[in-house]
Amino acid sequence: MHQTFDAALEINLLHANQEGADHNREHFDRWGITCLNVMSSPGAGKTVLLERTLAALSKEFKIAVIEGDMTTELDAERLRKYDVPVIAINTGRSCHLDSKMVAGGIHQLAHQYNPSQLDLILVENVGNLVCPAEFEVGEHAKVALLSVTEGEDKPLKYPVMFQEADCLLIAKVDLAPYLEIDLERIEANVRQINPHVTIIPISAKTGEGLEAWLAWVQSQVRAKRSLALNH
Ligand SMILES: Nc1nc2c(ncn2[C@@H]2O[C@H](COP(=O)(O)OP(=O)(O)OP(=O)(O)O)[C@@H](O)[C@H]2O)c(=O)[nH]1
Ligand SMILES: [Mg+2]
Repeated sequence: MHQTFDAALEINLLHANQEGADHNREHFDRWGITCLNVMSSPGAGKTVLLERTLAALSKEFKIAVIEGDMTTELDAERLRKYDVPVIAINTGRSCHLDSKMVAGGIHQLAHQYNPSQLDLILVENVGNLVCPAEFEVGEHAKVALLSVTEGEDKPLKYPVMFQEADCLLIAKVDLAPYLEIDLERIEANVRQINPHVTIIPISAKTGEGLEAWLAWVQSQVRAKRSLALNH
């Protein structure tokens, strides 16, 4: 009995979240903005990746960040050094951002900046390999990071994140020589869950794979722009 009630509650919750996500995406589309939702376990390297991305692309594109953390503005402060608008959202006890929180972030952003001048919004989700993948926030694509330190089996044990990802970054590959880890096995496990996902091994430390990642981001923003021009 309890289970049926819980399942119904969860369906309602996800349904309400999805409506909010669709609404956020309509705003982004109207403004011609591409939104990427960046997700991973705690510490896999999301903020360092965003730092590298802002350093490389913030001249070419007008970028803003929505930074989700349970507590603190530590990551937001790191990213503000790149001179882009960063909206910090503290989720409290919640292990993920939801579409309502991101709608709040969009309103804060729109108060301070003209959103139609933005090209790209990068959302850094709360560090968690499960919940963020269940709650869309209005993104156009999902980016998941899996650090080599997490083990080859994670795509099989936590499949939702890997099923949902449009781009999967195998992070911290500079550490692979020091670990007993098989990079090909990670890729094979990811492909088993999601055969067509774009997979890019990267190291924010050595720069390996960053060019391919930046090219992927550029292609997302340019595709959105040409779609907006044709409407
Ligand atoms: N060796 C190595 N270390 C890295 C790399 N990327 C990130 N790190 C380190 O990993 C740690 C965590 O990086 P963050 O970028 O803060 O990770 P995060 O995913 O944003 O963490 P949360 O926001 O807390 O979930 C830091 O000490 C980084 O310096 C990498 O490519 N190679
Ligand atoms: Mg972070």
